[in-house]
Amino acid sequence: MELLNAIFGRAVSFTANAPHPMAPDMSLWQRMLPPEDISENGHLIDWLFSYTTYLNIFFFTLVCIGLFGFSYLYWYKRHPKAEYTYGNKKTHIIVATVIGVAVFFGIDMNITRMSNNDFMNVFAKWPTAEEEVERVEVLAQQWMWNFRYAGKDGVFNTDDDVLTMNDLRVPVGKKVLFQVTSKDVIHSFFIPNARRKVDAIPGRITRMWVTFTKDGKWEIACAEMCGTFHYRMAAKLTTYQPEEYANWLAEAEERALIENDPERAEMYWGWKWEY
Ligand SMILES: [Cu+2]
Repeated sequence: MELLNAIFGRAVSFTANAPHPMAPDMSLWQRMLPPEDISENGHLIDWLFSYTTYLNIFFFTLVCIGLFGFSYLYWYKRHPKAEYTYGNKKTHIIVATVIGVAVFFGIDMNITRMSNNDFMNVFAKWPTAEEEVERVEVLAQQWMWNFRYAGKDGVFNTDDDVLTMNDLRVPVGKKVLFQVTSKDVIHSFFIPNARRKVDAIPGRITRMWVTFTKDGKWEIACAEMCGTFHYRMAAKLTTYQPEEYANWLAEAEERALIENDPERAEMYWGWKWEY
């Protein structure tokens, strides 16, 4: 401790277990866990994440046992005469190839297969034009999030759109489809509680859909280093039960009719929604 204090020139203390400024009531262990999953399909991502983590821990342990085990078995006092092997005997080559190929197909390609299945069977199942979904346009900019709802006429980029800033509200139990773009640099629209994110790219519209399962207040972050105040690029996410959502939307639509100034050119940053 004295040494550390000397190195850093000030009193050093280990604060791993001290209350976290953002989450004072959470233990260190709780802070290391992913945030609560509030989406229908977040568990698929969590499962892959746990699977790769535990597999890594298993093989890491195996490698450590081998490394330290053989170091112990063959250290110079037990084994004074070194023996050289170049690994070029036929059996060496066969064993190394078989292990390599088995790991590649058994583990790497297996993880690829599972994530590809999730993607094709779930995340890439885009809602069709007929399907009833909630639609939101998202415009990222340095350093905030703009959201747009179609408003009473159901058409985007018109006078009656509902516009919010850093404040996204969605219903639970229904697909919410986002179309996302950026005004300036690349950002990434990230909803940690749903395990989903999509890049916001200037000049291009990307999309993402989520079905939320739990109402409450959550956070949205930018997951792409986008400049000086990247860290401030957060938005509130409120998930409502369908009824409450309908109430909020109806009220917001009424307000939009009064508050929107159709003469303001900046209001029309949206686009015509196309599938
Ligand atoms: Cu950003």
